[in-house]
Amino acid sequence: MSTIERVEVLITSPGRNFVTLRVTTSDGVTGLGDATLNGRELAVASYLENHVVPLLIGRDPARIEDMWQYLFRGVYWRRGPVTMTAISAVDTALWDIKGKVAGLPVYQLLGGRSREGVMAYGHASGSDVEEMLDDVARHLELGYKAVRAQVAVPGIAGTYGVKKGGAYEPANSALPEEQAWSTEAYLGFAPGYLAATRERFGFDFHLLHDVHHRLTPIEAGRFGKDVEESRLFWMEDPTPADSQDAFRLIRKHTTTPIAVGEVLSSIYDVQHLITEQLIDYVRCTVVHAGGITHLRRIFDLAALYQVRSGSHGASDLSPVTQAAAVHLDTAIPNFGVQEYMGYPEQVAEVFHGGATLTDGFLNVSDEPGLGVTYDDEAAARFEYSPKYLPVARRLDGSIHDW
Ligand code: CS2
Ligand code: MG
Repeated sequence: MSTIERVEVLITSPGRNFVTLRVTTSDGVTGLGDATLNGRELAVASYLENHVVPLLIGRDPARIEDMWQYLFRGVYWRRGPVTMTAISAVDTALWDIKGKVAGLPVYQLLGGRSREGVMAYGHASGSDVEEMLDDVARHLELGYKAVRAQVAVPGIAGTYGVKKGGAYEPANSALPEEQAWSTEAYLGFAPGYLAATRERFGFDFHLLHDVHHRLTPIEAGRFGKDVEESRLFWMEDPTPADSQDAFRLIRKHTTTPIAVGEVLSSIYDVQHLITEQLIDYVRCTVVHAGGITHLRRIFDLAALYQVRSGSHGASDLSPVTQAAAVHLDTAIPNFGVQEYMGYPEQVAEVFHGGATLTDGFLNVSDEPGLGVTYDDEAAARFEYSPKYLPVARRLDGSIHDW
């Protein structure tokens, strides 16, 4: 029997921080798993190094489900983003190994191809409406069929989702940047620019918008109602999902579709959202929601309730996650859309292969496993330095959800 012989926790920062787990078997097969939790990278690295790696050595890499149960139930302290990210890394690496051993791409192990390509949505943004509209035009020219639109709220410094320079990178400082927030200013402004986007470009593409947990349920109900004529593909994270019940109130007021899940890490976090049909898209990801094994379980539950997938795919999720996500997206029946932000240029020096974008659709190659390799020499050139996500304060100085 082949056993797990070596497990390495690799940290690098090619334009942004990434933690990667590399598992090597006694037969010399290696598998990669992403273990990046933005702004909390070393917590996961330490959890893996001190509490998970010693448990893996000598075990059978083929027993993916058993390993998942062992790491989830065996920890006693259940769930939570640090634990679930660590489990994800192990799970993803074992799927990569299984694919290589079988000589098959991971999507084949998941049941094979259900679609020819995975529709991606890109990020259009601007410091004002004109800039955002130009960015939407650029995305449509590039072939995107789905575009997310975000504009800086006038008078409010540092709105989430808006690029500074070339790329959007919210984890940008050694200590958290403090950004301002005004719900009134946002609600008075955002519906107008979404309408302006439809006015200029029509309805022949999918338009998305991220509320980023900023509204109360009744405010979100009003927002959803105000944007109904813009026919959004979804409004994302209209309110924090700490209370799944809160979404009932939003549903009473609007038919704008709802997407939730990027900060959630287990099936229990989305159980009622799904089974009560309080959302339309579940946005959990491979890296933060327990790997391919657990995300498949979430998507299968969602399929029973006509909820589709819409995995988080920001640039703080490594190319290993993106590849794993596209393998899963390719295979599941209830795929919706896949977020795709792209990466800083240097990322391709460290991670080779992975998902590729053509005419708005992502695909993975037929290489065995996930199809991503890690370049140790390149990785060594990019040293880790801590970077935090911002925090938000209302205009009176009190903390708001970022
Ligand atoms: C965002 C993310 O992609 C999204 O929808 O909400 O950019 C999010 O802010 C980051 O992933 C946080 O690390
Ligand atoms: Mg989001």
